[in-house]
Amino acid sequence: MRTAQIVVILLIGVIAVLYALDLAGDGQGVTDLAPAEVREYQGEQLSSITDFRENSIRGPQYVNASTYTLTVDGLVEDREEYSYDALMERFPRYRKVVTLYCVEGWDVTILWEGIRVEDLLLEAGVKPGANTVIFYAADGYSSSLPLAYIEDRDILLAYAMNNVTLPAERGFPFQLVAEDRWGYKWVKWVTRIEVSDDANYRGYWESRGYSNNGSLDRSFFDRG
Ligand SMILES: Nc1nc2c(c(=O)[nH]1)N[C@H]1C(S)=C(S)[C@@H](COP(=O)(O)O)O[C@H]1N2
Ligand SMILES: [Mo]
Repeated sequence: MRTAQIVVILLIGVIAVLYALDLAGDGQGVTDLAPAEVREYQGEQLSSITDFRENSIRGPQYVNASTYTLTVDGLVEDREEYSYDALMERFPRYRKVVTLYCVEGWDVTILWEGIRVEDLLLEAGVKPGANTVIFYAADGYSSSLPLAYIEDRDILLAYAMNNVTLPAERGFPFQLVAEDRWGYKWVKWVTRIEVSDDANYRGYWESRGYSNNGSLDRSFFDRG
């Protein structure tokens, strides 16, 4: 009778422990914690990913990584379509600290991590005559940049900032890191990259008066 009670208590104990381990995340009982945001990199102070103002044209977009695709088309030899996993597995990853300046007068300095747009273009094969790259987003937003700028400056399509996967508000799964250009060139929730010969293409804000060049050293309005 006594032994039976001990056995039952032990069994309940073992089951409870196994149950707790399973709740903790996986068979090993190891729980993944969200990685901490880094706030300093190679001696440089970084902003926080919460320092941004959310002012997107249609508010945050919630993109599902499992159904997401990125299309690369236009003046290319091979039109490409990638899943989120394919992009993460296939291309080399790079990091750099870059400051985003919004025309509204705020800025954030962030450690960006991403893949190079040029590597995507190399795989698709840019056709002669192309001079412009147009980025389209899940919210209907778009903006363009010169092909030479994309190639010469190793422009990144970022999937992480300060070591943390981009939150939905910040453009998950990808935001363009358009360094030395105003924030409106930093397209979030990128779903399509079109290679074009239309250097005069005007994106969302550009067609509402913002400069097509978007350089930080110029006014963001086209005048005269
Ligand atoms: N898809 C999309 N990308 C966008 C925008 C937008 O409205 N939609 N706004 C742009 C502007 S004006 C700025 S300043 C930056 C700012 O990024 P944040 O909205 O994450 O602060 O995103 C840019 N990228
Ligand atoms: Mo902006």
